[in-house]
This record gives sequence, structure tokens and C-alpha cells, in this order.
Amino acid sequence: MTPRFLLLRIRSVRPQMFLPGWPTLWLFILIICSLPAHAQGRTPDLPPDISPQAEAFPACIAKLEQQAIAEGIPAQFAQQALEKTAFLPRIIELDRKQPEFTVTFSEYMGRRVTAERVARGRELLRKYRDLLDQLVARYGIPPQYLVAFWGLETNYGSYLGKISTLDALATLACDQRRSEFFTTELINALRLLQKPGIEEPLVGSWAGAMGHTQFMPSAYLRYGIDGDGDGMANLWTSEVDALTSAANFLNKLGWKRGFRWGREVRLPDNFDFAKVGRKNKQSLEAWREAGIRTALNEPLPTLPPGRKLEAALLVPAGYRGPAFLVYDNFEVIMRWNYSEFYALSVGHLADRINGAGMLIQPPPDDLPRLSTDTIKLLQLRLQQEGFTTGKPDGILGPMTKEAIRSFQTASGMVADGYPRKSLLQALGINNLKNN
Ligand SMILES: [Ca+2]
Repeated sequence: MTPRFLLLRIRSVRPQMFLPGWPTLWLFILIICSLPAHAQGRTPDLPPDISPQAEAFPACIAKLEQQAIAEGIPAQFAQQALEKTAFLPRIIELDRKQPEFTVTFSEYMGRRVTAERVARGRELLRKYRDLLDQLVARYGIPPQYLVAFWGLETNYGSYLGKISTLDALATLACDQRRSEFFTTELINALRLLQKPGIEEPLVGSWAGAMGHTQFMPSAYLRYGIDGDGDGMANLWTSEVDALTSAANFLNKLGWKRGFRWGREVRLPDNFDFAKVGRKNKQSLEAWREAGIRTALNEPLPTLPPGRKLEAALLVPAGYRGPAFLVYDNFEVIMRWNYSEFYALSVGHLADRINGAGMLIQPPPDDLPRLSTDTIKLLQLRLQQEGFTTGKPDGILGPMTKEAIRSFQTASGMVADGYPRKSLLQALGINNLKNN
């Protein structure tokens, strides 16, 4: 179901001629006023940069249809499915929208790993215990991780998204920004629709992800599994299919059986923060020798002979916040969603669902939320000082954090890659009144 406000379809309303009495007239006025703008005969106001795209949409759809046919979708099927698609201007707006402020680790995790979500996750772990035990035996993914992904993606199926997937993908395929990616996903959605039992309307998020674990069409096609044996992988209505498919997906992404995602750790005093970052991997033994212990101040576990583990150290809220050693399975989680905060939240939620307590070292909540303009300025200044950040985009990504760390090392600061006030001041950024 597509929310009506998202649709750009201009219809005319032709009220039948009649002579209304007052109550009927009021009812009539009420109905007219409650109709969306386009149903009232007015063209919705589109931002000037989206308007040409809306006009070019029919031609774009015709081109996509030809491409789909060239890639093996039957012509009549492609035509019938695509001719109904609508351009959704709101999706272009959502896709281009940049957050005004960066989100701190404390805020990000605080919103996703809530006491309620942990409690519900524990209930579901019990409810699906038999299935989850079968899945760990078959795919190697421990139960708590599957439940954690489910919790983060759709709050255990409580919001699957209601936007037409074909409309969403067609709109994004006709936008220049990531056209190639979404064209492939649109054609894969058409392939998916040819599977027995899968019918329009496909629904999901505004970016085309579907079902309990929010699979894109390509992932659905490649990794979707009919877990309950009814003849089709239905990721919208079958929790069994969704959990089985998620286990299969993580297995194919390279999950290492028998290993954790990582763990919270405790750093020794005077720790050298130049070792922080996903690129600086060392063996568990090397980290132990560097003085790192578990968050409960116990020695890091020793691995059985013959097993090796490479780990990287992350301090997502700077040196005053929690520290994590992350293992190979952390990279697997990032292949699902390329975000360190996301992967840390999956790992921590999985631990909590499995009975663990809160972080030993909570992230400080007094860190400033930096505006994207401030981050852009920071990136420019770092570039001017000779530290590569990539194109200044206002996003505090891995490259920018790496540049901050290099600058901090060169200036004798704690090199944790965190943009605190002293760092900004050292780069001549003093005006933080917008933060
Ligand atoms: Ca099924």
C-alpha cells in the first residue's frame, strides 16, 4: 500500500450535480478538504530540482522496461508491472536529506538497544528456541544474533514498511544519484515477482528493503529460504522464513562459526590510541600483551591451539567512552549494513538478549552534537593541514576519523579519532554556537 501523500498522480474530481441541503453541503466540503492536494485538482508543489524528474519519469520507465526485457524479463510482464509504477517525490527528498547534526554513539545505541527491545528479544529467543537451535546447527549463526538483527531492522516485525517497492525502486532508478544500483534492484524485484506465490503489491521501506529482516530484492532472490515448507520464501508473513533467510544470508556473507562479534574491553592507563581503528588489526595475543583486558577486568580468553583471531580496537565515543575489540564477524555484520555504530548495536543487543548486562563503561552523554557544516569545515581544515579526508561531505566517516587520528598524533593529542572541542580549536574552529 502506498501512502497517498507520496503519490504523484493528478486526478480530477467531478462532483455530481445536485442541490445539497446544508448537512450534505457540509459533508461535501469536509470530504473535499480531506482529499490530498492532487485529488483536489491542484498540482502538488514540487521542489524545482525534482520537477524535471517527475516529467521525465514516463520516458525513464520506458527505458527501464527495455532494459528489463534485455535482461530476460518477459516483455508483457515487464510492461504490465512497470506501467503502473508511480514517481514518489518524497523518496527523492528522503534520499537527499542530510542530517543536520551528527548522531553520537550514545544517541545511536540508546535509541536502538532499549530495555524494551532487550526484553522482547529474550521472549522471542524462548519462543523460537527450537527453530533457532536448528539454524545454528545448519548455518552457524547463534540464536541471539538472528533475533538482534530482527530487532534492529523492524523491531521484531512491528514495522515492515508500507511503501510500494516497485514505485520506490523505479523512483530511485530514475534518479541520477544511485541509478545503476536501483535499476539492478528493480529488475531483481521483477524477477522476484515471477516466483510462485509472490504477488504485487510488494511493500517495504522507502529504499526498497522488504520483510521482517529488510532484504533488498537481490538478497531476497539469492538468500531467501522457504523455512516453513509452504513452497515459497515469504519474508513478510513468515517469521520462520525470515529468520532462516537471515541465517543463510549471514552464513554466505562469511560468518565464522564458533566466534563472537567482539567484546567490550578495558584499556590500560596511558594506552597508545594510535592503535585504534578497523584497519589496525592485531592478534588477540598482541592485544593481551598491550595490556587490554575484558570489560570486567579479566584476562582476554585464550584460544584453543590452532585457532587464530585478528581483532581491531574501536572507541566509538572517544577515549572516555567504552572500548571494543571487534573480530571477523563484526566485518560480516558490516557487510549487512556498512556502519560501525550499527554493527556495535547488533553485537551489544545480541549479548543483552543472551543475558548480558549493560555496557560496563557507558558512553559519555555530554559530547557535543556537531552540525554537518562544522564537520565539513573540520574536513576542509584537515585537508589544508595535509590530512586526507576524502571529499568534505559533512559525514564523520572512517576516512575522516583516520585523518583526525593522524592530526591528533602529529599534535601530541590523545589519538582516538574523536572530534572534541580541543581538536576543533586546534584547527581554528571556535565558533560552535550552532552546536
Ligand atoms: Ca515459506
